[in-house]
Amino acid sequence: MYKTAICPGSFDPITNGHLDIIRRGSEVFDHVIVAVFNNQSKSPLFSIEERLHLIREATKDLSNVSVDVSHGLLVDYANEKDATAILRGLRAVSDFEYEMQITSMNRHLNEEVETLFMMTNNKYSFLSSSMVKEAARYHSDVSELVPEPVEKALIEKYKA
Ligand code: COD
Repeated sequence: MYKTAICPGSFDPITNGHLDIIRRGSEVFDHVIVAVFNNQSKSPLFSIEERLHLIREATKDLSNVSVDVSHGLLVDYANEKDATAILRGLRAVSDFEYEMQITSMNRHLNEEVETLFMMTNNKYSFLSSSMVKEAARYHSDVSELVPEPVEKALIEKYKA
């Protein structure tokens, strides 16, 4: 059976930690859809269009990965795409509570959609979009933390 996973997130911006989960997911599933959602509790630095462009650049070598945006509920989107699973990454115990809340709410909204977690690669366990933005704001080198187009976009954002 053909299996699609949705990899949802804010991706503001995509980091090498996200990319590692997407890449590994693409080896497990037939098709991975990276779906950008607006997280109501975050104020984004990059517009949806900028985030989509940066994710497309970062995943262009992965032939079974596509990139999309949704403005609705994640479980509705997963249904619409006939997805087998929602794929999320876990970094540390601190992620667990938040992920458990989202997963429980999603199951409450639609119990047919399964969520699967992949543990972060150790080298990215400390990495988050917020930390990357913080470092880039003070003109630190983030080249080992994000794909090259993201590094350039961050330099451009914080040039002034
Ligand atoms: N290593 C491994 N995984 C990582 C790393 C890393 N270094 N960094 C981040 N990740 C993982 C995160 O744990 C997460 O699983 C994923 O990558 C995406 O992370 P973010 O931070 O970009 O995305 P979030 O957590 O802001 O995404 C939240 C959603 C957009 C999924 C959520 O707000 C949502 O579902 N919105 C749609 C409305 C909805 O359905 N809400 C839920 C019911 S109310």
